[in-house]
Amino acid sequence: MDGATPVFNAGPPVVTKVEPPTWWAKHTINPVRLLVRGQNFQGAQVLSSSPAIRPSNVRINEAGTYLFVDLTVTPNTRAGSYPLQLKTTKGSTTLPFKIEVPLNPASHFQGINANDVIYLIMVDRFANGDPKNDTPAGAPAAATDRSNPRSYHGGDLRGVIDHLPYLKGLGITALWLTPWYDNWNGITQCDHPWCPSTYYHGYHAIDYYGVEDRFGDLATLRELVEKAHSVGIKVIQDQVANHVGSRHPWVTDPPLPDWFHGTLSQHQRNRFRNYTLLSPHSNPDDFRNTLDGWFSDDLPDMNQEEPEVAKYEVQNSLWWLGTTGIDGIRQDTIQYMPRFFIRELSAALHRQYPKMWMVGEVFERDAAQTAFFIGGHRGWDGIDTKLDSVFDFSLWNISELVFTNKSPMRALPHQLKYDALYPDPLKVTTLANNHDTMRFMSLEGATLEGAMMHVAFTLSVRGIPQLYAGEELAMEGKDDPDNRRDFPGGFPYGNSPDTRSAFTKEGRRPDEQRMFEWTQKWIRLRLEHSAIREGRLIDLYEDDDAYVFARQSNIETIVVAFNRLNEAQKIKVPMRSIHIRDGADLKAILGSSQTARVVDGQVTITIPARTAVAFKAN
Ligand SMILES: [Ca+2]
Ligand SMILES: [Ca+2]
Ligand SMILES: [Ca+2]
Repeated sequence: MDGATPVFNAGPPVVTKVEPPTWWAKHTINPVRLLVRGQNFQGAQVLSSSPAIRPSNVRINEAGTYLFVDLTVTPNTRAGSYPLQLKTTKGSTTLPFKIEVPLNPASHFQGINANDVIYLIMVDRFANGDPKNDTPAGAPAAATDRSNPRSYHGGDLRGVIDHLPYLKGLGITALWLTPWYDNWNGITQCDHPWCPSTYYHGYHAIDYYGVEDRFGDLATLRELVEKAHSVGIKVIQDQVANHVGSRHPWVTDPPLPDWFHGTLSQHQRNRFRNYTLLSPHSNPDDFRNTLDGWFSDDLPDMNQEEPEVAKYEVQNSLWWLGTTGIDGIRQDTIQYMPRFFIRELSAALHRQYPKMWMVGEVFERDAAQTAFFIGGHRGWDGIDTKLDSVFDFSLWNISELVFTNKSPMRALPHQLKYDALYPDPLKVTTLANNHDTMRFMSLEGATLEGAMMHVAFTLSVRGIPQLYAGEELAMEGKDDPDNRRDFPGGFPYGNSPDTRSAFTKEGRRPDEQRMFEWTQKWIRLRLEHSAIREGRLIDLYEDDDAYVFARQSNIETIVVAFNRLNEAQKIKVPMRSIHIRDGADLKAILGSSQTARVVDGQVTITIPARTAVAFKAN
């Protein structure tokens, strides 16, 4: 028991929550450590009636509202229910616990790599497949309101399942869904411009083990993963270990005094001096503030230095994998967690699921900072985070500047030189956009052709490409939440049902159809050519308005050429230097129909105005 103050024990123990509620035999984490919430736990013992499950190492918080207990699971334990008894001098109660059958690792936990194309879906804004969950019992009506960009709009897991054929048709191979943890169902009123607002985005968990009731339930989530897998689409969970929502029960009654960095009334606000996380010279106060400060007053910061917190979060991450069979994790705001914890989490994931993949959000336009957090090398602090991937926000930023004519085209190869900082640039996740960035078509200087070149670049450059739902329609959207508009056609219910569906060709406007087909073609090109997925990237030509590079593997060479001028450009491209012999042909396979012959070690190609062309060397 923590602390020395005796607390009056009011009555028999009551259990309200067991985390995790289930586990597996022969798991790499054994014993598993349960966190039990309830009342009157002072002096409690945990007893097992089965020799298969052995409790030990009980720890109870001072208020008697939380109990930690290790459960050692005998390796040959069969799946089934193994209820425990929680006993005090005032009485006893059941502590439910189950051992589950592990999912088949041959068809789950497959990880993500450069062979994949990731598609980000903001669950609430993609498709409403089940109007019955739009307003859960007790939720205020105003919290579901499609006319308020900060209310719930009704999108859900069923909506994603219903549109798997659309996603398959587009060609993507992996879905990243915004967090499906249960969030508060209410609506916040305030005098600020961002009110009234809800947690439709899912980043304010109130239950790390619960599925958002507006999105569906665990059975629907499992169905989504199985159905996605059955059509060759992997699933990535958005996990948020850095913080929880301020409505989480822990905030008023923490399991331990140091569970969070500070309390609701006394905490630091993160000043976002992110550079202090990279610099070996940073001021310790600034460094701690960036790690320990609350992302907002509404987002209590988890204290991973407390071993019970670290253990809880590692188990929670593994529980979702084991329970749903997903293939990867996107870890939110990862740089605000200590690097030793990123390493601990990454190591635990790979120990249990060798192919498992986690990409970290290090939202920085500086490659030195993103590269510092990717695994495969040690930082100055001696830590290799083992993190599989980071998003390449610096290349995303340059691509947007280039294709809106704000930076010269040569800025692309000049940015790509910083790949020298990454142990393996093929492992970086290259984003076209996400739910935190303005959509391309709302950037100053944006044109449809610019958006088309931007997505073609994202899909042909090195790395693991990630698209954002709606970009394939050239959707518009300024800053959050305008960049989270509903997918047209996903919302057939309510007062103002969608009158057209962009999920179908008939429902798409001409520009949407043009962008859709273009995106589909570049995805297909990527999936058909291993050189684009995993070949070397070699710069061939650059000037203010054009950039040409090769993707070359041992079996093929693809040349990708961009021209942003309003007229066609004729460009001489060196071929001998990449071992393409005289007499070979460079045949356009996307964006043009020309064939050009290699003569004297070079080839002259014509890139039409404001577009990208892919060639294959034969
Ligand atoms: Ca719904
Ligand atoms: Ca909820
Ligand atoms: Ca933190």
